Amino acid sequence: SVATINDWPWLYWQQRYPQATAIDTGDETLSWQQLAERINGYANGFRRQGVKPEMVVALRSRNGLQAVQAWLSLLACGARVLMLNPQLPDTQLNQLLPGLGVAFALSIDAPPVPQVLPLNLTTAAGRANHPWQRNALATLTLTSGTTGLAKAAAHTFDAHLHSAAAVVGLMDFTPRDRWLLSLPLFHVSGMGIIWRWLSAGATLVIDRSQDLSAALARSSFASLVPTQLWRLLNQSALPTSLRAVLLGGATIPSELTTQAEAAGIRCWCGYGLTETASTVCAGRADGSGSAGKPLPGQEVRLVENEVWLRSPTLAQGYWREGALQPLTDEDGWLHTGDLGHWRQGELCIDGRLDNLFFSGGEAVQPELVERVLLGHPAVTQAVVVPQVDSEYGHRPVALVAGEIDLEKLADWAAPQLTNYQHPVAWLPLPQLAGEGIKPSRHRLLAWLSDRK
Ligand code: 4YB
Repeated sequence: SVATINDWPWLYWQQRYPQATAIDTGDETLSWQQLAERINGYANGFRRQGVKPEMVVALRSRNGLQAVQAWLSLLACGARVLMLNPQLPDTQLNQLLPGLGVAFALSIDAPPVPQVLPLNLTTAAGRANHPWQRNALATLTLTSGTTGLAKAAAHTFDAHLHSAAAVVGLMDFTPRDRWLLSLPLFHVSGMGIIWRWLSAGATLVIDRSQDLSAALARSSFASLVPTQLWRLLNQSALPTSLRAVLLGGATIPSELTTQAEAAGIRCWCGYGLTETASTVCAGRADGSGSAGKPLPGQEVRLVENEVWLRSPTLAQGYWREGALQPLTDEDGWLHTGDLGHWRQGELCIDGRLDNLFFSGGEAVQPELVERVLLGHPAVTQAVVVPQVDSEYGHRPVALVAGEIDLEKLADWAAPQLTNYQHPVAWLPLPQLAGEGIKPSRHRLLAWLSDRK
């Protein structure tokens, strides 16, 4: 059973298990007592500098102990925290931030945020405590935004804790477990780890060494995108301390989970979005390629194959010019833009509506082609994008990561593809700077057209 948190979670656990380990960085462990004291100190430091409840405060940092402490301390002030990808260039921040009404910005080991009042991470004495309000807005999270400006999904504490409780219950994440902060805090997948840790009163493992396999050796749970798990399997660097891995964010090839399970890793497959504060559906990998069943509280409908969601974990809206803009229809449904189908009560994701393109009058759903390519054991990532073609309108181009000769891959894939699905060019997937947790099709398209 999952605890009902009715106070700031770190105070809740400090009351019950003051000496239990809250955070382990490898060099340093912090008990709930110590963590609560640090948060209190930093929160007072922020208040001294003018941070007030309901202000939007941006945090620009890589993952690390300081980032986690600052993030929690800003929440403790009643501020709404906007976590930024430290790789986002100033040009994009300058477009994005004015509409979000950011009052202050804290940069940790990163350049200051332009045109926003800076904050310092300093402690001050005092006992002032902003009251815990479960229904208050806590976070603004930028969507990956296929095109145009990213939107800032605004979530309450309640939405995050609801999401966390469902995953904690499903995966049996206990206070004795240790979840590695294995994905960025600026993305819901990283933030989800924080709320599960806080919900369960477990240990958060933080690692700055960039050595995923060493960090996993200190952890029992981790969230990974499929590429991360492929790399681990290929390095045959699988730690035995792992009890479970939650996969998500993109198509999860059954080839991957079958190999990982054979290597002794319990894989869970999840489906989620920024707007839903991470996981909506999840289940144990069974080789079927599904993303599992809806979690408690999640309503999932397919309308003309599109996934619609209604859920207590949905954002209250997109934050813009000091107000919330609706993200659902009048009946509260979010139209995700994802295509799906049911298989034995489990949701299978087939791709995104807006990725579909036409080649000589035939509809190409890139994700279907990608799934075929990902079926090759040496392929760790595959993105298929349309290239403009005077005769066909568009034709598919395959961008592939993995230790494989691309001509051989083309031969291997050919019998599994319909003629109009055949990529007309095969290229190594470029690593573009400043990416989030997955490659951006939009940016890959731009990259492709710049090449010519
Ligand atoms: C999928 C997909 C799937 C998302 N198959 N397409 O805690 C977690 O749930 C978690 C664990 C490990 C890795 C990631 C996560 C996430 O939260 C992922 C959430 C996410 O990716 N949000 S997003 O806003 O950046 O993108 C959402 C989109 O990603 C969806 O609309 C889908 O198109 C795609 N996606 N899970 C196929 N299992």
